[in-house]
Amino acid sequence: MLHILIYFIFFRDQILEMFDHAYNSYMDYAYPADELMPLSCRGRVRGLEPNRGDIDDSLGKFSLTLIDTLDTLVLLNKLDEFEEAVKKTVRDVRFDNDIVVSVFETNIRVLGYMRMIPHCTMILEFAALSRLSGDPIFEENARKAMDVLWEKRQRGSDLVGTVINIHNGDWVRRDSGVGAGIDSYYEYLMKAYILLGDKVYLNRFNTHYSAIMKYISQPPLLLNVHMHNPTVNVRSWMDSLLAFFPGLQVLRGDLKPAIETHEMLYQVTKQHNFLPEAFTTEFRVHWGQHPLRPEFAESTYFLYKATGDPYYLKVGQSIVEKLNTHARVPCGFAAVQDVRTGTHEDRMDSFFLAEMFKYLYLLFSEKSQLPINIDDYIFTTEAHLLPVSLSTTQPPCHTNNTEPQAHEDDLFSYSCPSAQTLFPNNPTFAKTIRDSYKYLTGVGRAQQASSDSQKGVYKLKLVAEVSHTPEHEEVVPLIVQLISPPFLGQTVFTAGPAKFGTDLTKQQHGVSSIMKSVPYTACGPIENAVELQGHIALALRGDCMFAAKARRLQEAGATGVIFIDHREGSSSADTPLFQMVGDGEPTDDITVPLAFLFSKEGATLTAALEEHHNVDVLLLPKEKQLGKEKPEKLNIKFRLAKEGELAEGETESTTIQLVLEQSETDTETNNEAASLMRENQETCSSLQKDPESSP
Ligand code: DMJ
Repeated sequence: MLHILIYFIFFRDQILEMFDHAYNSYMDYAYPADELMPLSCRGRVRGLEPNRGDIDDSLGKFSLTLIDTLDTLVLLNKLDEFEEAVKKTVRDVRFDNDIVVSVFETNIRVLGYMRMIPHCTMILEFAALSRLSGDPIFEENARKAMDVLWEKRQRGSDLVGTVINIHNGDWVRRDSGVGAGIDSYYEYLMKAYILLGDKVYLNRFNTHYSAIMKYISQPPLLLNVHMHNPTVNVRSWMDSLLAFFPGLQVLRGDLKPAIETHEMLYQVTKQHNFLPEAFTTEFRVHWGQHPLRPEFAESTYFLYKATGDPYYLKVGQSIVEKLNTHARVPCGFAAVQDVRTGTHEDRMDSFFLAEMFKYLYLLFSEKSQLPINIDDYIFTTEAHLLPVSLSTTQPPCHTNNTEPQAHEDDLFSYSCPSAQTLFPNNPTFAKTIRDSYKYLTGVGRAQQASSDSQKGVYKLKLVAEVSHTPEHEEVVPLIVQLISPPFLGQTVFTAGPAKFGTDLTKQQHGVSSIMKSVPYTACGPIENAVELQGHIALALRGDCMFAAKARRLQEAGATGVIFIDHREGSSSADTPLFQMVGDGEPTDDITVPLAFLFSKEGATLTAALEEHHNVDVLLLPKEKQLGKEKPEKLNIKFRLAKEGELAEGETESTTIQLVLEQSETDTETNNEAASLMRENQETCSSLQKDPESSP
């Protein structure tokens, strides 16, 4: 008992020290700006830094990080700092800024705007506002938004999509999951019942939850499916936001799948230090960014409280250590730009202070050590604490009798959380479930094999397997190579691929000249379809989906599309490439080649077009770049095999990976383009000799 207390004190102190480092860095270098830029040691002021697109919509020039951190100060018992922060908020923060902000982000992080359009993902905050202020308007409007989403569920599957058009109510993305886009909808249905005591929300949650467990949950994975055709997975990767879901399952009393998914996530963090923003079903990186998200810590906290299994303290310990080792910088903690390289990004989002430190501190605290009775509160999606006493502040909302009842065979109906199914501190229960997922990602297998050998059970052999192809899904970089004079193949931009359209790794595409689409976003009818015929269209990212733009431009006669990022200052030199995905609908009809350029490369390309009027380009995989010798990669995989065990499809895999490079001239150069480049070079040199001759 004594040693666990000392262990708790040690980690609490460490977490407090880390919090001080992050919070003081914000206050010293950034306040009153919205966020800290921990690499530049200054504040991020919207408009003064390069535009990062949607993520900047959280920044309302209202000292976002200060406000988002207020109740963390209370929970961490920093009451003097809290008082000081409240004074600063009252004295300095203004909401009358002429600036467009994200409704969702402002609601969950600030809740300052009274005239926002109600959003599904807002019921907790708006209901709290109504019950505290006595004015029902906020709760009523937020409830209407929840009702619309419920009405819009797919009646066959009981699933909802991830993006809805708020003007006409049509689903924009019909893929259905529990992560990005929809996470807080499910969370708020459950928590609205807990906070407001209204069973309508519980019925709805239970109906969706049954559907999620039927179609999306494929333990330990949670995979997006099509809402109309839910037996079909729409992608082979998961996003990191779904890491909150095991925590919600704990509240639901459904511990087994929570333990399974959490264990899977833990193994991904063992492999990559943090959860990458997206990772494949084989636990490889799909998108390597990690903006210090708290969801994994959140689920770890809930699982520890539900099971009492000290295993989850170890998980928390690893989160603390990894943050200190891989994210701590002199001016705070920096997001990781790519978990594969460990490079940092100049951002520390406010949720890091609002959520991460709360969940970590709570994990290592006994209830009696906290300044408040934590059981009297419910966490919002941003980990802000709302008192459950609000449910009695006002009678529950009217019950809608036409609501379907939860499935009768559902053990958990009308339980929230279920006392029968929340497991009383029984660590062995969790361990039994985890054990079957222990070496899911391969991490830890080698140690297992060698400990077996030490017992003299197996003889070990080192086996090498050689292949030419990568063993996992990767973002295959493309290039946009400028072929016509004066570029002559010398100007090359790295571009991102798409999951749909021509597969340029398998099918070559000839040289085409480029032309800007009108409108540039290609989100409305194409006005210059006649001119676009036979050209590769340039289209600005944003306003509608990549697939919608591609379809429209293909119909208009474009032979390909180069999308250009709308976020100012982005570049392939410092932003990891990603793969454009479809809109959840079949994309087989899109057959033209597609490539994505970050804005710096896009600006150079459009400037070239303005200057030279005719710019011919070639789209091809980077490894096939014209005029480059290509090192061929051989993947040689060594593994330890038990004697006599050489069966194909062996699952005990990689312990060591070597890459041998074999220099070999690329024999697959594009002849059409190569001869065009030669021709152009000849024309160009004759032009230089005789400047008067016409081309
Ligand atoms: C937070 O702002 C909230 O948790 C939100 O619901 C989604 N995730 C971010 C942090 O990852």
